[in-house]
Amino acid sequence: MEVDTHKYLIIGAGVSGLSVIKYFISRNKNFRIIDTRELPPSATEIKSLVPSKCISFGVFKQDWIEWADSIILSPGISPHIPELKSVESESCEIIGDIELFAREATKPYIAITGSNGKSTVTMLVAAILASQSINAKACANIGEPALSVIDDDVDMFVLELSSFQLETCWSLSPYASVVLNISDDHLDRHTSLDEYAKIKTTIYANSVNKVTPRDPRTKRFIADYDNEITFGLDEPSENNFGVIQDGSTKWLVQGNKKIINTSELPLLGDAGELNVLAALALTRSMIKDESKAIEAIKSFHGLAHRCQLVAQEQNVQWIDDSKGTNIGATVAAIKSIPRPIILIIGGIYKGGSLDELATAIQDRVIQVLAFGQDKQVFVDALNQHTKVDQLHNLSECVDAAYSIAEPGQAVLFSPACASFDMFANYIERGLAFQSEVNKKMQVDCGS
Ligand code: UMA
Ligand code: ADP
Repeated sequence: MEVDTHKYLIIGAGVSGLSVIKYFISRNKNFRIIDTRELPPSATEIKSLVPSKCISFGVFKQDWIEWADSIILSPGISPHIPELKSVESESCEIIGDIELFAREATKPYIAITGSNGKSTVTMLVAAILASQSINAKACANIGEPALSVIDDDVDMFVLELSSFQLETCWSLSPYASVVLNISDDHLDRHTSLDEYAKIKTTIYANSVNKVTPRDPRTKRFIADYDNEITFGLDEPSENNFGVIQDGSTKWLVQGNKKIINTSELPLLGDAGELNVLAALALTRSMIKDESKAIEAIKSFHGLAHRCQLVAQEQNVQWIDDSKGTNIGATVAAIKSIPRPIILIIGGIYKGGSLDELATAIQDRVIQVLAFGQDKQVFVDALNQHTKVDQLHNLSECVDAAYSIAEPGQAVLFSPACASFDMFANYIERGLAFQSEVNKKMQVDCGS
């Protein structure tokens, strides 16, 4: 096979960088890789695959930047960092792994973005498609990089895309796409909510089927498209997806056609209904056997660490929502639990409307337990609205919640923050919560 003389510089040796390397090796491309970290996550595997003269870990080599014709940038690195200022767009493009995927994919794909609900909708879409005997592979921000699976023998892909991935991608042409919602997130990287929203809405540019939310808080960022299919919690117009009340029963509907009774949905609250509506809108033209699609929805109990019921004892529910890493997610979690709530919150606050949080807790939260680096932010913002205590760590919060909680109440762990002050990631944080809860349940069983 001939070696392509085009010179690629990969920046970032995490899972997406490794997937680009493997993809380039399979296509005989000429590449080098840089990571500013001395020991990036995929270092060992990369050293076994790539000659050492093409690897630079710990040093950001400026002359390698000048050497490149294309820079393949990790989604974890902003294209606006000073080290990339000298790159001239006429002589060198800065793209991400998703742009490479979009240029090369030979199978159709659905693309999903939003501030919250991406992973849930991605997996639900894959489950609905599976119920129709369509083998769809979920990938990208959800964990498995898109280039790792591009050659897989599947019918289609379901891409969960972050704003970081969309920022360096412009050739996407999804079969269907959605921006689920837009609320404050990642404002430490994007300069404003408008800029963040602008990046998210690029997902629609070349999309065949555009699924758009009717919620005005998000719709204000999205253009009106011909033939768009909309979803929302109100009664929809013809062909669109929404909710109707019929007597005491609430239905998810398309136009005036009833699809599923909301009492049968395992996904809770407004967020659960919206996620199902979005998934139905994205897959509607591929659903040939509706009863099987409905069965798939009824048996989809959500993903770990997203409003996951982890214990129920003496009629107290213990709910792990460790993936609630921003205010919007925590507000949605509070609204989805129809019980008085003891809320455990805290970590690294990423911005977002504390007024919105205060309004939500006022209605239902009887006690806030705050911990982590930015606990004071929550004490200051919330103590006018409910009782707030500060604690040193998650274990103390669970102890306190255990002594306060009464039958009929819920203990919700939805931190509204990033986890990195005390944990490796949201998964480790969620497992720590579950382990503390289990200890309490065992003590109870023993006594
Ligand atoms: N980093 C450096 N120097 C470098 C390169 C990276 O310091 O030279 C640091 C940066 O802080 C960066 C972090 O390492 O943020 C991660 O970069 P990486 O290249 O190691 O990341 P990957 O392992 O390739 O993971 C990325 C996505 N990470 C981010 O967008 C931060 C993963 O999303 C994604 O699952 C994976 O590609 C596969 O597509 C994670 C994520 O947190 C889950 N996403 C954010 C979110 O969901 O909110 C957007
Ligand atoms: P993402 O992949 O966008 O982070 P997840 O499906 O992993 O989304 O859910 C992350 C958090 O957002 C969880 O706390 C979950 O309870 C909450 N959430 C899920 N769907 C929605 C929604 N439609 N609106 C608001 N919050 C949501």
